[in-house]
Amino acid sequence: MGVAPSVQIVIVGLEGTGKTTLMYRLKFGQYTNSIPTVGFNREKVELTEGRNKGVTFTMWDLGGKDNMRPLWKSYLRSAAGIIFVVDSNNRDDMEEARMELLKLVKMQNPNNIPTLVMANKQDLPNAMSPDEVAKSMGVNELCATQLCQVLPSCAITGEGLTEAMDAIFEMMRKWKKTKRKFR
Ligand code: G3D
Ligand code: MG
Repeated sequence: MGVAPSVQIVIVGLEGTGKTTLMYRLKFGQYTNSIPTVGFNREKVELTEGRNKGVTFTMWDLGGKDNMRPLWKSYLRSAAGIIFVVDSNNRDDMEEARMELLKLVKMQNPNNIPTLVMANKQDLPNAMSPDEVAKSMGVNELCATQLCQVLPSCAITGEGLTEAMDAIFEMMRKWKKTKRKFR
């Protein structure tokens, strides 16, 4: 009897949006100063709060530099969920983020796995609200054909992360019901 394969979740998004901060906040329950990601980070994370407390999964924090983005696709094949992190304070990059999200979810997602868009950096005074992020990212159109939603977070304090993980697990459960095989 082998060890059951752990559920895999990929974290993607443009550079500097808070992907690495979010993953280590979830893993260690505290802020960890991160350096820009070269390549990727992989961690086993056990949830310590929320409805899915005790669940362990593997998180892939994939570099957001544009030369890394073509690699996102290959990780999606064995993943069960996508966390797409957005810097809600960076209006200038919203259009680029929108295009990357669309490309990823529509064209590079062979198993149609669910997507959670994290409207991160909500602590900053000029941050766009989750509704504004959803609008400028075209999430409503995406959600017409995929399991997806937008939730607010602050990866530094960890605010919103428990709700976010519960939401992605819920979507993954729904997705699993529509598939015979859960990877
Ligand atoms: P990335 O992995 O997506 O590239 P990082 O992004 O996790 O390296 O974070 C990039 C910067 O954003 C870091 O700041 C980090 O502290 C900051 N950050 C991440 N999440 C939040 C958040 O929710 N709120 C605020 N205010 N900042 C956040 P530095 O200064 O180290 O570059
Ligand atoms: Mg990083």
